[in-house]
Amino acid sequence: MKPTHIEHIGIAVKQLEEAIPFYEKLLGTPCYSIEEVAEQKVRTAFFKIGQTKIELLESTDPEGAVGKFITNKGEGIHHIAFAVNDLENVLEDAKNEGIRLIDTKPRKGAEGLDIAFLHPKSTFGVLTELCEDKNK
Ligand code: CMX
Repeated sequence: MKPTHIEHIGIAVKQLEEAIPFYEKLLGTPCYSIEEVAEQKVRTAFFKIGQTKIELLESTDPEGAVGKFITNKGEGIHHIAFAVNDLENVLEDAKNEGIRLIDTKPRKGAEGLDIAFLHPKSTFGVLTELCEDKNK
C-alpha cells in the first residue's frame, strides 16, 4: 500500500460556522476552502498544515455517514486519509489481503481527489480513506 503521506484527518463537527473560527485560531491558518460534497452528504472545510490537511465535516443529512456518526458518537475524529499512488491497484491489493472495502472502485471526493474507504471493522476501528490526486 505504502502511502506517501497523511493526506488529511477528518473531524466531524455539528456546525462548520462554530468550528472554523476555533480551528483557525488553533492552527494559526485560515480555512482555505468550504465545499459541499452532495454525494457524501457533508459540507467540508479545509486547513493546511504542511503536506497534511484538516477536514472539518458537517452533516447535511442525519442519515448520511457523518450524520449517523454524530448521532451515535458525537463530534470527534471521523477518519484518517492516506495519499497513495495508483489507487485502483491499491484497492485490488487490499481486497486480496482480505481487507473489507467500502468502495471497490475509486470515486470523486472533495477537492477533486479520487477516494475510496476501507471499513473500520477491518482496520482496527479506524475509518480509513485512501486518496489519489490525479491532477498533480
Ligand atoms: N469510525 C469508526 N467506526 C465507525 C465509524 C467511523 N467513522 N462510523 C461508523 N463506525 C462503526 C460504528 O461504530 C458501528 O460499530 P458497532 O457495530 O461496533 O456499533 C459500525 O461502524 C456501523 O455503524 P453504523 O452507524 O450502523 O453505520 P453504517 O454501517 O451505516 O456505516 C460506514 C458505517 C463506515 C460503512 C459508513 O459510515 C461509510 O460508508 N463511511 C464512508 C463514507 C464517509 O464516511 N463519508 C463521509 C466523509 C466524506 C468525505 O471525507 O468527503
